[in-house]
Amino acid sequence: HPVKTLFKIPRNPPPTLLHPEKWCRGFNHFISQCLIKDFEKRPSVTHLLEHPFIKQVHGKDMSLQKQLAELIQEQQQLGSIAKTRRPYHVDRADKYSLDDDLVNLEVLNEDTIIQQLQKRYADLQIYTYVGDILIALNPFQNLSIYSPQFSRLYHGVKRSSNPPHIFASADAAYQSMVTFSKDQCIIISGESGAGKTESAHLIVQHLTFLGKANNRALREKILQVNPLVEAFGNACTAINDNSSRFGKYLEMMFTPTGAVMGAKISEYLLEKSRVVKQAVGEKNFHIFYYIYAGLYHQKKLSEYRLPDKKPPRYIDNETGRVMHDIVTKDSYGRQFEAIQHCFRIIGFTDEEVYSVYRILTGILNTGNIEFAAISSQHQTDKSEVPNPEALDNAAALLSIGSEELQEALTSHCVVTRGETIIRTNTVDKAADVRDAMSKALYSRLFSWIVNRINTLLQPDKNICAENGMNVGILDIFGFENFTRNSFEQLCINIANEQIQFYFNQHIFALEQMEYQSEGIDATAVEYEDNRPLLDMFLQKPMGLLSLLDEESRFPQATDLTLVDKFEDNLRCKYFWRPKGVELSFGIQHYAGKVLYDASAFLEKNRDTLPADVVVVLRTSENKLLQQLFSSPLTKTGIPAFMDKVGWSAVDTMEVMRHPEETTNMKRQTMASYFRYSLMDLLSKMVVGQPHFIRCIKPNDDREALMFSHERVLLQLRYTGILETVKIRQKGYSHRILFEEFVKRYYYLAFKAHETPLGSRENCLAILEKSKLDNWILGKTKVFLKYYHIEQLNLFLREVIGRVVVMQAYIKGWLG
Ligand code: AD9
Ligand code: MG
Repeated sequence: HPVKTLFKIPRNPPPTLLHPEKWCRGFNHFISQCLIKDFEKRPSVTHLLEHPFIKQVHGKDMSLQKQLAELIQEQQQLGSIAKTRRPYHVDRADKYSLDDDLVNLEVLNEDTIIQQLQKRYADLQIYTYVGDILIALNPFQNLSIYSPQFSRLYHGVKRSSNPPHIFASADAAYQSMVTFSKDQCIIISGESGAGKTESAHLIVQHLTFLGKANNRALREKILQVNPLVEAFGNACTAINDNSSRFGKYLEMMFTPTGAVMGAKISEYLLEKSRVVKQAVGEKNFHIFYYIYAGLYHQKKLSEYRLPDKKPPRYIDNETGRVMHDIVTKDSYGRQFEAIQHCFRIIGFTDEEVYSVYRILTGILNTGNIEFAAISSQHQTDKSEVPNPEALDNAAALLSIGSEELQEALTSHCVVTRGETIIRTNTVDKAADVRDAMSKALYSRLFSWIVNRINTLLQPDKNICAENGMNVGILDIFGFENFTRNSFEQLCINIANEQIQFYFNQHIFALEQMEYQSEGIDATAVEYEDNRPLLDMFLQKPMGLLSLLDEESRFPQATDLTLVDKFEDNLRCKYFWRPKGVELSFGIQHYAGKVLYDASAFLEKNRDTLPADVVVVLRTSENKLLQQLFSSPLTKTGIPAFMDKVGWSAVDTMEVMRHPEETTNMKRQTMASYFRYSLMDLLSKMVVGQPHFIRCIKPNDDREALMFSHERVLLQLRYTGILETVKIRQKGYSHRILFEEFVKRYYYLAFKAHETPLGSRENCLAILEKSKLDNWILGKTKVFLKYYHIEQLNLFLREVIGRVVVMQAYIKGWLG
């Protein structure tokens, strides 16, 4: 709270009683809470100035008056928000609404849940709790509930003091991290367009607010990360105008006292095929439009060898549309300026940014290279470039030789029996090589940008990063079901399948296993386990991805033989093959049935980039580009985790048990890379304490205030919300070892200098002292309801606050 900043509390903590890092926080917090309470009772500046704390600490400091006046103005603004926006008002302490949490429903079934959500949505209450899980309905309109005032409103208060909010969830993760010095992980899930990416932004916004470092520049940098990577990794699809085409795990790193000190992104599975081709009604990655429009308005197109009448082929999916938008609207142009700003703030050098632009425009020019067959009697499979100016442009921007480029595109070397033979490429093959080159350029550039951001945002060496903690935020591409679904959709949907599995593991399976082993009698809740389906995809050697890899190794294989292979081997209820459409197969996903079109599956999986192209690109005079293709690949733009390598078994439970156990693996096919990425992601996630946010899309028309009963019901069903409510009602979401429990909470029942044993009896003493009910003691663990943790933490903070003030008095700081 801003009140905190009014006190210039000495930084050096007292040597005894309290853990030093907790000292300052507890002290500030306690005083600010006292003052706020006081101020709420009598909102007068004079009264506040008369407060003993203020008098004693600050004497007659006049600047304090000014700061207080600002504080009061802010309080009044919050008050006026309260009046205009009924659902979110400030003064809600202890006016807890039972509607806020589905767990309070007396009659529990799909109808009552959906009615409650619908009623709340009509009131613009888009957030609802299910115990400690947050349900977020996409409002499809801008709500004024995300300002810094709201960040303050949700800072460090009881959850029931305010209506449910994404800031409250971010706050819970942050508080949990600081209190227990443990990494946290916020997992945002939901189908495409449900609001995951927006939610991730809001969480970063609130965490940046909470982790207020003195380092303002760092805060600014962190806030620019999402806009920058999303310009490169998001695109307009048939479902969402700003659809994430990659998975993102953003770790925000904090010091032990909770100040933000850095950030790190891991990116997963960029849908690079989009660079060269987009489905009808869809677009390429945003950045291509931004740069084209930006250069157009800055009159720099000719410098980058781009035509000003007609956009390059790669971004001209709907002929004429892009040019029209660029000329009439200029929103793309403004976005380009925003991106330039992001690059600058984060700390990219001008030279680096220039190289990035040259590679991007180089890709656009590459897309314009055409091929035509040279037909002579002897050679029918030879191709040439009928528009050499496009070739020259591309070569110039990529700083490579034009002839060498042409050669790499229209021919390839084969080594047989120690001899190198040059073979020519057909027109189709040459076009494939061109596109493979563009895809490789873009995906490596993307990874390089992410790595560079990570370097620029890594914690200062002077701050001890070893004791740091982090909150990871997972925002992947959501479940997709288009009219035509290809290899990319299959990967996206498997990834979502995996996230759902992780959710199930946490909410249902692990919980129930533990009740049993601890001898606790808790009623089991039935839930839809998607493990068999996940096994069907990932198992070795007979899972779908393994079959795909096997088939990709046969030069004679076709997409049809692949689907036949699937049909012969995947004999389970989740797979079927529709009659009459040869290249189709269907999968019953957890989120619904999806029909896939297997055309180009093999080619996409092989993901070959001819060595000839790599050789030419390595000769580039553009240092960045050279680096992207230098050897070994892991040292360049390939994500850092590729260095660490590791993929052993399919079993995700294994990762949870042994996150460090991984074996070496070289990148081969997209399928193996995909499995590896999933494993890597999971191994990151399992380390932290999870917090779940389930985004729900209330309608398919992206309309505000429209609540489609049918669509919401479907999402509630497949995400298992009903079962989640049941288990949160009946179950114990927190299970803490006796020893750990005593270590965390002994202040509540013992003296600060005591070191009580982590025994059952001592746990009992603490629980009784804190006057909670409904907990259970197992054989080795304390079983707590989701709301107990908050209550215990509040007690703890209060007690620590008291101890700290006592210390301050002892030290003589307060007179
Ligand atoms: V995808 O899987 O990446 O295709 P997301 O990420 O789930 O999808 P996204 O966050 O991009 O969806 O949200 C889609 C659109 O919904 C946004 O562009 C906003 O226009 C809208 N949206 C989502 N959440 C909010 C919100 N809290 N306030 C206002 C929102 N608008
Ligand atoms: Mg998204």
